Amino acid sequence: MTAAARNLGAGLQAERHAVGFSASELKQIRADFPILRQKVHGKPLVYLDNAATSQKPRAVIDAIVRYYETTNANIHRGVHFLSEHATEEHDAARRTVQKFLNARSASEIVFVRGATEAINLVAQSYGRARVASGDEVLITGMEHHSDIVPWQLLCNEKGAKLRVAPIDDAGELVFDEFASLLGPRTRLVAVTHVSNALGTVNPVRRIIELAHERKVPVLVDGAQAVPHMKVDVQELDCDFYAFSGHKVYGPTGIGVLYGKAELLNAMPPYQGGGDMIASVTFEKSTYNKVPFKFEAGTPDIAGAIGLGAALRYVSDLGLERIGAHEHDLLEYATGAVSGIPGLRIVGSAAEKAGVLSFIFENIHPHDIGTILDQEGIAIRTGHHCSQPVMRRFNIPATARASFAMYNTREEIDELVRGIEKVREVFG
Ligand code: C6P
Repeated sequence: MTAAARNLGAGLQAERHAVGFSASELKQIRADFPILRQKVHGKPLVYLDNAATSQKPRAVIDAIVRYYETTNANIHRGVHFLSEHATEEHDAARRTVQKFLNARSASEIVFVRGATEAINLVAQSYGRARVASGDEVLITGMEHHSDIVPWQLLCNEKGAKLRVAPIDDAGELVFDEFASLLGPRTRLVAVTHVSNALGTVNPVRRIIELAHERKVPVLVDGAQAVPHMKVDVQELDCDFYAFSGHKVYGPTGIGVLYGKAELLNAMPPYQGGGDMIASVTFEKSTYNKVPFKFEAGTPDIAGAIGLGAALRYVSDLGLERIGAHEHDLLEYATGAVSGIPGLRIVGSAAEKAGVLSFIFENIHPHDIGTILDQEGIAIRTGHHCSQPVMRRFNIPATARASFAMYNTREEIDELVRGIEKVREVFG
């Protein structure tokens, strides 16, 4: 083969590596993330812990710095220039989220600290008003603790029952069982869109359709979905949708609860304080309109603006292309690790997002994570705040590599080399 043909071959290979993005686009995307240039333990950083939190592009970092350098003031409170300007930027961020989720109105977007707070808000406000003794809340066996414990607290307080639809050996929801658990006492279904521990993509459209046939509202925990796929809350027809900014390339400390206007309007406030009221006397308070009714106190203004920048960044690249790129990475990684003796993948659903959980019979996941760290490779090990999932598979923990738009096949090759090192160390 001539050198030119070899080059052409390498070029084609590079293009094929970047389904969703061309090699040059991927290079440009990586250049947008300053942290990726770092070395860790003298090795180039290979960041594969994106399900825990993703890295931040320059556009997000700049938006936050710009806000503090030029605009910082409290919102809704001042008549002065900066306060009005900060309020406008915060409102604009809410409209960006509205557009991102295709919500009918910006008033359906409540800013919260993250998915965890969004779910707690629904449990404490909607749940406490609507769930009574003997009622049921239905979740699935693959929920994150954030979509279990708030419902347990509610059920314990109300004398209600938490029902759990099982998952099978592949990590998929057993849909028939889910359907049979959806009974006359079910007051709410809460289900993850994508499992953080297994990568399973749940059939949320089907779940919502069935629940609505029985007049049961549905909350979707979208923490692991919004970074990887286009979410349209009107098309899904979900009643609530929760996500965290920091997993979708935005800052920590900011997240979103989407709620249908008629539900949010009817719900009592979650927390009391400034900004959520219309009037206050010692005898009685009246409340602000939604979404402000649920946003007591000074919000994370810079966080909302940073989140707006993050959502514009992913929308400009296109979630379909991001999803296609990550799907390619997942398939490549699944194929690459499948050949490693003793390695078992946990979670083999037909529909998966970019999460690869795995174990070895005789090597603890923490040891895998520690050795990979020495190679500059960041993965997460443990139960991933999904202890019931670990129990379902009869394991204490997994090692989890999770992919983002900026990861490459070469990084997965590094992961495989790292895992081979782990095997060498443990004989
Ligand atoms: N999962 C992980 O490494 P917060 O902490 O509020 O931003 O997100 C909570 C949450 C809710 N639902 C799902 C499906 C999640 O994956 C998470 C966060 C991280 O898997 C941290 S435990």
